[in-house]
Amino acid sequence: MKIAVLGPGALGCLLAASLKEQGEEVVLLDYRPQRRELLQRRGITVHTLAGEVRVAPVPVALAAAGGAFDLVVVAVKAYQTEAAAGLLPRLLAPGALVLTVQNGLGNLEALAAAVGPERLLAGVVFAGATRPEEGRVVHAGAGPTVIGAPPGSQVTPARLAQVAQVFRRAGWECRIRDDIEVVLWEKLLVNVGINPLTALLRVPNGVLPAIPPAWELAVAAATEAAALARASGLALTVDPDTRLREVCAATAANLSSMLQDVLAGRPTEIAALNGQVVARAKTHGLPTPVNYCLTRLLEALEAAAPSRPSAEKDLVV
Ligand code: KPL
Repeated sequence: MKIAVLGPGALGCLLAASLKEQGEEVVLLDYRPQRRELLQRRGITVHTLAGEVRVAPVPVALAAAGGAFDLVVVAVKAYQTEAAAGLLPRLLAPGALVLTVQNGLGNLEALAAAVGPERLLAGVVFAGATRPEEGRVVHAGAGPTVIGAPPGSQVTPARLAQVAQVFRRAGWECRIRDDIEVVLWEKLLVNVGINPLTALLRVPNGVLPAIPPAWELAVAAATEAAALARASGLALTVDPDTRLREVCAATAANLSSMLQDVLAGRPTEIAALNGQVVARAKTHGLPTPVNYCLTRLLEALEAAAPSRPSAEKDLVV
């Protein structure tokens, strides 16, 4: 199976490196020529959960160059989904599958608009990974990966099992669920709670439960999202407080993806996470004051970044 991983972020690099190490025919796709060149030259360095450091010589190509892949794993940030979707038609072999492993809501809809819903798979990754520099990834938290065929997909159980096998061979604990939408929402609860608060406070995931005012807000944001999921007809079984606590413990040393974005001066995924909760809740008449505040705070944080003094001494007048 020819596999492309689209997006050399923390997750994309980790996935491509582990597939390569197992001898899969995998290519990492980037859209930036200079970075592509750097990654191709250096390879992808992985700091494993066991503390080993390994370099995987993953081939890196420009996404715009096209290709004929049997499976394209979309691992770009949610705010890049539209752009990634535009590239997909020229990357797919006949009958190819597209698997999104992104955070947030709205990705499946954007990908379906570009390549049709029938070939889509959705994946939810509970592992934590950080990218201290381009092409270097630290596997910082254990967690399963769950994949499934979302509504509208016509991917057969046999092909789904084939994809799961590829992940398992590469060392990923991969589960299949036929209610993948429920899993996507359960991950959303985690992300709307943990991501903005760790990004605002600049703390690793494991610290959050020990800060009572922040924890209260994290659980409240996840509870609002859970109410929206139920109003949308999804039978969520998880308790937000318990679930958030479990993920914070399992990814204690990890910096959330949103904190990594803030520290690197990149845009965040707040619009696809808490912002989507606020927007979708309106159609159900549900109040989402905590998600609204967190969305506005992250938007403000991003907008203020260029004006922030770089060190305390800059504040002395
Ligand atoms: O998905 C994550 C993220 O950071 O985006 C968690 C699970 C919270 C791990 O950090």
